[in-house]
Amino acid sequence: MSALPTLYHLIDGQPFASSRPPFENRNPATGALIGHVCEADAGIVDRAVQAARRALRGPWARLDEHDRAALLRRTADRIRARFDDFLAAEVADTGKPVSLARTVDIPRGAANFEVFADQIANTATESFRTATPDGRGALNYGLRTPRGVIAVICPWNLPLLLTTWKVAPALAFGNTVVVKPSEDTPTTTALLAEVMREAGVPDGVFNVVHGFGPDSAGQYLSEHPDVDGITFTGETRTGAAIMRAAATGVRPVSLELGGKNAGVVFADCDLDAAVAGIARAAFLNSGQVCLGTERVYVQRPLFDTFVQRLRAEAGMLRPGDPRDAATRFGPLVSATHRRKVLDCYARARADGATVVTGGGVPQLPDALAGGYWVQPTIWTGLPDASPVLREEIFGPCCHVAPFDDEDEAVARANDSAYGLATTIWTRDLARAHRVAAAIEVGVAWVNCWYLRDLRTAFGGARQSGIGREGGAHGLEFYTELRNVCIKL
Ligand code: NAD
Ligand code: 6OD
Repeated sequence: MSALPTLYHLIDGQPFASSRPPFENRNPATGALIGHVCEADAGIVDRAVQAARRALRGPWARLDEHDRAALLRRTADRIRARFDDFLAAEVADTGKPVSLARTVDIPRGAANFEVFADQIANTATESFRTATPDGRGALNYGLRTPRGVIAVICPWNLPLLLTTWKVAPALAFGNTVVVKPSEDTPTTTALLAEVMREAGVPDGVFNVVHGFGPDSAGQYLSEHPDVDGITFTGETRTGAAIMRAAATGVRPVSLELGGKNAGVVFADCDLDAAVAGIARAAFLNSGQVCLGTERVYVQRPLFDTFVQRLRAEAGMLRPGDPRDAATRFGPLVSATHRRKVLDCYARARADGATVVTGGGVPQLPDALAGGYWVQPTIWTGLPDASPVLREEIFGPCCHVAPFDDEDEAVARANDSAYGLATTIWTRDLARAHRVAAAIEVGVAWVNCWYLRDLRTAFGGARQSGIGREGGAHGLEFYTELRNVCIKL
């Protein structure tokens, strides 16, 4: 094996290898090998789950919410202290532009711990004074206890952001965790284990197992009978497999899944803002954002202008070294994902799309020629029934279609198996409220996109997920609510 780094599982504060050979970690911008990662077998996963279970009864159990809040704040501080390490690791694993990771991924990694530190300091439970026949009454009150050992299974598109989005509430509410990062982007989770130790989180509270999904760490973890709940972000099909695993033992799941999100642009919108907003929603992180817009509906009087303006925005996105501060457009995460996206590009052409821009692989400088690049792509003219408009692509692409009136726009936006997010552009406030209420999604943005307040409910409708996380909403999944009734 080379001198490149190898990532180990982290269990009870100790690094572990396993019986399986390590797998490769490659930089998506260049295709270069940047390290190896140990793959967990069932024995390693069992060891991690048992460590998390023991930790539930150790010093961790004796910390009150103020102690836990202090640990979460120290973890946020440690992420900021090692900002450049996290930044370099996230850019190398994902290929995303450093400008994006610097302003979104890494700051959110720290902020997620702070918002849930605030949350536990402000979480109350209900109480009722209950009448009884003897006139003395009874007091009922709610008591929240940690759910137990939580499995956290994560995707590759926003690795640190999405892992901490689940680890922070799990720990805030007193659980212990076993985290399975994506096989494509394992490094910032390994760094997170280091900063948790530095912050003083007791051994066994935060454990990491690396590997793949089926017949690997993901499956073993979701099937493990001593896991009390599974929180998962990823594809809808994987979410269904995890639900099946969770059915054994009747364990709860919190699922943030795929989307095929619609953007709706009315003729009365602020055109500059709408073009910039839809361009961001379609192309940010090379379209690898679950909330991204792959279906754009534009009111007919604005249609031709809008398409030309969006095309100009796409034309400004050029491949560049993700470590360069000026780069705004990165590669896809893996060769496998690029094949899937290029298949969709071919399918769009076969289904009769007009390719407004892109549709293939860009010209690349030699240094990037081995990377997993595709062109930002815009289509028009596809029938609503085309698979390109029904299945999530998760690439830098969107289809733009004209509509005539509000009812039509709402009906076409809702014509999807998914229901994650929408972005609506209009100056008419009454219409904004009507349309936001009518499109069946978990998150509706008006005149903006991906503007987050971490106290708000986050999750998807339909096949985009089960449950809501964020602020107090995660309480339902991360805790058990017991009612205590005391006769007075
Ligand atoms: P994925 O479902 O392929 O993988 C996600 C994780 O699940 C990985 O760690 C993987 O190893 C693991 N996994 C795969 N099969 C498994 C199995 N059978 N059992 C247990 N674990 C298994 O998703 P991805 O390709 O990493 O991420 C992209 C997808 O994630 C897109 O569909 C995107 O929409 C979705 N996503 C959703 C949200 C949201 O908030 N709704 C956020 C980000 C990404
Ligand atoms: O911002 C978040 O909290 C969140 N869960 C974002 C998900 C993005 C999907 O790719």
